[in-house]
Amino acid sequence: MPGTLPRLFGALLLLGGAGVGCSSGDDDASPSQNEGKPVHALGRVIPAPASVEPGGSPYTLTNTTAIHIDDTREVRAIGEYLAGVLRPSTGYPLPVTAESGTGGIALRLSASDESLGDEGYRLESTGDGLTLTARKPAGLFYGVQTLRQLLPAAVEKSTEQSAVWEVPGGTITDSPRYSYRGGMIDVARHFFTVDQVKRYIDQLALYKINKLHLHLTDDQGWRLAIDSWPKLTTVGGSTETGGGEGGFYTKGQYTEIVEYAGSRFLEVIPEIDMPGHTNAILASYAELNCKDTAPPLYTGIDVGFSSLCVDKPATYDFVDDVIREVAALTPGKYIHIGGDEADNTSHDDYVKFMDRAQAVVLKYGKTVMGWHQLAGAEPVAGAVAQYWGYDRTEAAERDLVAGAAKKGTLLVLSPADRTYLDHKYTSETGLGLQWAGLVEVDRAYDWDPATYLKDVGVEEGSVLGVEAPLWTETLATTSDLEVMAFPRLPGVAERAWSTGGEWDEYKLRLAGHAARWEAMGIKFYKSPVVPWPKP
Ligand code: TNX
Repeated sequence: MPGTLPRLFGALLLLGGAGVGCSSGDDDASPSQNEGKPVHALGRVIPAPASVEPGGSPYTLTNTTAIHIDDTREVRAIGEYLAGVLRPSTGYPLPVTAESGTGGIALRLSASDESLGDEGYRLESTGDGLTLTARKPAGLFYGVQTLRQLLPAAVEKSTEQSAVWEVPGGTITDSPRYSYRGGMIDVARHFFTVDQVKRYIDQLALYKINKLHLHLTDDQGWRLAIDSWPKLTTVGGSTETGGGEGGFYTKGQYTEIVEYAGSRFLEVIPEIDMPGHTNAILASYAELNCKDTAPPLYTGIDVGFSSLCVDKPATYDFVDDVIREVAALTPGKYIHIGGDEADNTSHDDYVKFMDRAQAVVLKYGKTVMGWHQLAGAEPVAGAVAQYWGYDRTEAAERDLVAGAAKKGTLLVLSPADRTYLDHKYTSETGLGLQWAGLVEVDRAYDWDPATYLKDVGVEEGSVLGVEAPLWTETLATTSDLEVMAFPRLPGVAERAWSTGGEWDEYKLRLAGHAARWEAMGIKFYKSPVVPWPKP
């Protein structure tokens, strides 16, 4: 519902990196050595696999190991990706070959085990070889992510290491709970380059996230070249929060992101936020304003003040052109049309506008996605609403969302007080906002998507999945992004992939990942609620 959420306060814009630390851990220490409760080595994986059966001899990688693949383009690409992870640190040649052989790592596609679904895999580790089996390439890719986590953390380093490259013996059989497992990055409040986005994609892929939601437009900036409305980027993309120079993606760069994401099995979901969050559009084109006068560009962090002019025909020419061009560039099935915090649009206008905008998305063959305020309009059949309420969201608003779910609208859950990676961990955190409260690492983990909206009658069948948004009003650098995403992102990813899981056990597995992030050069917040290995 427009207007029911608190405004962001200008005073909260604390730019700079103070207050969040990053750790210096110890590659060899494991959480089970530091805490009483043992986690079997084969199960020390995030997200927790569906089934872990330890047993038998470990598998050891050597300088004669080959990666045996089924001879298809997709499996070869996954084999090369795996070799690309393993070669620098092991120093082994690890040839990727379609020739048969024993004793190596095998990547096999087999349709026979239907229980694995489209994204599941089986990992069998024995003294004689390591085999990953899946029905689809995505499953092999996720099996590779699991395999990485079962090797010593030093495997993630970019220079040669001496280690025993052992994988514990046993079998993991795994498939996800939800088909939608998202990460969002706001490239509108602060612009992030293609390389920065690729780095985040790689981090999301580590935890089996399969959707990259790109928040491409907001009051502070428009970030994707649109041929029919060029000033969106030349004017609307020329600044960002805090007054920096902003930036935008050419169509070629956007395609580069889409393809890179695809190579890591993430589908890009572009968001064009409307009818609010549109100051960058209005500043670029006077004719899109009801009064034909363009407002100045905006570099603050207030929300809810801008609106497209709902009664102007030009508005719908604009929407049609933009959605047509975005749809043509986007192979994925969704286009997200925002719809949040349209506080400066009347309810009737909001409903009218969302009707027309949704029709345009359908016209170009895409599935509508919107923030949950869409439930206050008329979601079209097949629309997906992204719930971003929090523990103080009013019952009336939750009921509206539940009502839409009962009529068939599927929900992606992004509860702000659990999954908002832009929120402060504690009152001491230098970066971030806190309108939904403080989100410590345990809080980001300790919730269940299946029952989250049960009290208002949302059944688990209405939950398509989970997404962790990373808003960037206060985040300007790669290190800012990482220190907010880590270590919360893995917990949200586990909620999206796995069933069950208790914090007291999870925190031990999480602690074990510190050495991996260090090996990869990922900054993270050394939260006191996690039992990090002692140096
Ligand atoms: C609310 S979540 C917003 C965003 C802000 C975010 C900051 C949502 C749909 N709208 O515009 O960036 O809070 O936490």
